[in-house]
Amino acid sequence: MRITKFISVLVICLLFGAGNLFAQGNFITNVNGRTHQSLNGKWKYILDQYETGQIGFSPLYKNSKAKSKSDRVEYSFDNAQTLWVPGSWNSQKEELYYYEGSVWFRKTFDYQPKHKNSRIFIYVGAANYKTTFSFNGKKLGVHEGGFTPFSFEVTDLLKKQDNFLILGVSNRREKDYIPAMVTDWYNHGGITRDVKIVEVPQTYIDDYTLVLQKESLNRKTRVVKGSVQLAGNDYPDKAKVEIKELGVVAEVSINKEGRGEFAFSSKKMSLWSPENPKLYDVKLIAGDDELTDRIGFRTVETEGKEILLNGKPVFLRGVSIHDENPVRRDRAHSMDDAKLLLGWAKEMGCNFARLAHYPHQENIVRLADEMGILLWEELPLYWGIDWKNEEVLKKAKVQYSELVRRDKNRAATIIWSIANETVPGEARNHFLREVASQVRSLDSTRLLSAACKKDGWEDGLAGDNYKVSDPIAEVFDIVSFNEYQGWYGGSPETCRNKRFTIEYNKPVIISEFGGGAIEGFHADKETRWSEEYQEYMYQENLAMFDKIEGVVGLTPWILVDFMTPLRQLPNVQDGWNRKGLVSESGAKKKAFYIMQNYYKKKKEEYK
Ligand code: GCB
Repeated sequence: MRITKFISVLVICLLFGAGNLFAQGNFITNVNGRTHQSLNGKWKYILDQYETGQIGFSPLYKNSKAKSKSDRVEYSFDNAQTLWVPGSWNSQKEELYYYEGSVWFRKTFDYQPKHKNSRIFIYVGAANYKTTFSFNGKKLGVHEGGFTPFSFEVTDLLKKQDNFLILGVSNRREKDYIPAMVTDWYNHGGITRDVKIVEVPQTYIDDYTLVLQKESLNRKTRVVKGSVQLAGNDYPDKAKVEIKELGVVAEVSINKEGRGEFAFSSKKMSLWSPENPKLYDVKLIAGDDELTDRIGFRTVETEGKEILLNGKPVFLRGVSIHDENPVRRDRAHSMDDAKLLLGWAKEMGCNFARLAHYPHQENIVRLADEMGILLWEELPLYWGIDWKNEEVLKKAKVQYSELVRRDKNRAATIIWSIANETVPGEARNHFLREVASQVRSLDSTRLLSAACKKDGWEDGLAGDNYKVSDPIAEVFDIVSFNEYQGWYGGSPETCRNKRFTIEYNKPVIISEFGGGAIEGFHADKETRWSEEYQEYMYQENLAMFDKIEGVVGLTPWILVDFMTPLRQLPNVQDGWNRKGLVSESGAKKKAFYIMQNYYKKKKEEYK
């Protein structure tokens, strides 16, 4: 009897409780430019392996406590253990290393708003993969997607003392998720990026874009156009955009929908580039709201087989990076983590990085802006996506709109890459075309690409004359492909026989190449896993790429060894993909210096 009752409550909750409150898309942006306070630190947690935490008479988000000695409450956050936020649970507790499922996190706090009459939001930089968000016992919604931010308004629920924020986070893998069931990276679960309380006025600046106009590039006076979108219900007639250093004050007329467009010009504007990563403090003012951002101005376009940055051909001396700090064995989440990764890239001579295979933390994008490292940003449309499923397509569009919303004012980001190693076919082509046109409609100022492969790679029928003619590349600005000659196919010297035909008159990026080596293992160049083999393979690959017409960028796979359950060869991989040019302890392998020398040469060539 009791079991029947439990099951009927479960069914009712699943039908009516969980699915009604999806909140995607419109999170508060630029949180560091607004009044905010961190909620990082120790959070209490309860494991929920069978994902029943939302059902029954006392769901976990209620934070119930026994009030009398006869009361029955079968959980307690008060007596629970803690995990550090941000951080993946797998990296913090040995017993959670392989855990995939749900964990409920609770943070209690007091909060006195810093301004009168504010609206209060709670912002989560990312939680992997699906998050049920509740505040002071009320469920406010669900966010899906492990790498993009979300926020919920809590103004009416906030108290001066004893607030409790409870997030239920599940990193379960499912066929209709993005990514889907199998990835070559670790499925770090939990609240992996910063959590913050953010205060804004009743009517606030929700979104803004500033774009340097290409037509003004070669004129003395450079022109920037942009727009501002307000949120709230009492819009001022005017807003303002100021750049003190340039003496710019632009007025923005706000329409009934809270939107306004503006333009300004400047004779003194210095263009952003890797050699001169100049950022300006931009202040936006609308009614009671005022925020600042640091923004660089540059243009990017293609012409035939060239990529032009500020009108000049550029060679993208890149490297692929995962958003992981190998020393802490955790997702990267801080500016220090970003400095570690981009520091190595810079030392290698990079002016470009591919942030693979999903949106990385915002800190690394902002740091790239400061350091002058161009970026390729990417969505996890990776192996095994359910292309025929319209719901998955909707999710992809949402994840992209979140990424573009977060990073569209970053000068560093020049390429949106919409997928990695996907097999051509009607359903895939349709899906990716849809995503591509959505991304273009969100942002027409950046270049589009995806990491494709040569024809016939899936059934090994490629022969010696390689062709890259993936039909999806038709809709891109850049043809990019991953190529593992010398590692997954043939020995390194087979690179010498390979010829490539690229079917498009577009710039080409080799978005991956490489192979594994154990740092400190030395042998002859025929011995797999030795640094010498990897070094030799890099030499042969670079010589092969030099012969391909239109190659204007490389992002070898990968900057640092990274955690992955796919790689279990004992004493060699032990749960790590060893293709790093740097080991997980930070030691550089021999191939690192091959890239460094190659990039030195390329830098000279493109001076
Ligand atoms: C690839 C994938 C990347 C893998 C890499 C490898 O083609 O895009 O995610 O980690 O190969 O190491 O095999």
